Amino acid sequence: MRKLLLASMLAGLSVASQAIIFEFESNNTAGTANLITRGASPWADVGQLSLNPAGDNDYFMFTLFAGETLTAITTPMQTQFFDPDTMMHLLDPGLVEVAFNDDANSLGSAIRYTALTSGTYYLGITGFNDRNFVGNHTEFGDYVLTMSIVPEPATMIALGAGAAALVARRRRRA
Ligand SMILES: [Ca+2]
Ligand SMILES: [Ca+2]
Ligand SMILES: [Ca+2]
Repeated sequence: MRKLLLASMLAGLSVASQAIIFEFESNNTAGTANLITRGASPWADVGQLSLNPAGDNDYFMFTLFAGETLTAITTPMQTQFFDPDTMMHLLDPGLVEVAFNDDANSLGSAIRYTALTSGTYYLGITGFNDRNFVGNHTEFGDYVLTMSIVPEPATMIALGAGAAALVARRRRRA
């Protein structure tokens, strides 16, 4: 039991946080998206951003490899969980919308998507009810964006097995 716990702790340590997510206005279209430089998966990062002024919307671009699963969550911070009321979508390398969400356990948004092809993906965040993501809304204020990218299950399991082997080696040495 203790070994399992240690293994899962080591697997947790292997998540590489590359950098805090920043935004640079104007990032209001996929064409002007802010680049997020990701590390090898599993990878996770977080940043505090804002819809400012009211009617702002934000785009971020990053690479996904086929089989990787992206999870992206916005948490409203102006009034925690409620304001700004965000909407979020994900565009594939052909700029086709492949995921969309308005509310997930709060007025914030959440997307989980497994990439079918490798390439540049675009994450767009706007205010309710700007379904076309062009800034046609009155939402305002800070939100937190949380992102994680995990490899396909076989790779993730192999990483876990690697961590377990590491624990076993350390125990033998002790
Ligand atoms: Ca912004
Ligand atoms: Ca913006
Ligand atoms: Ca919402």
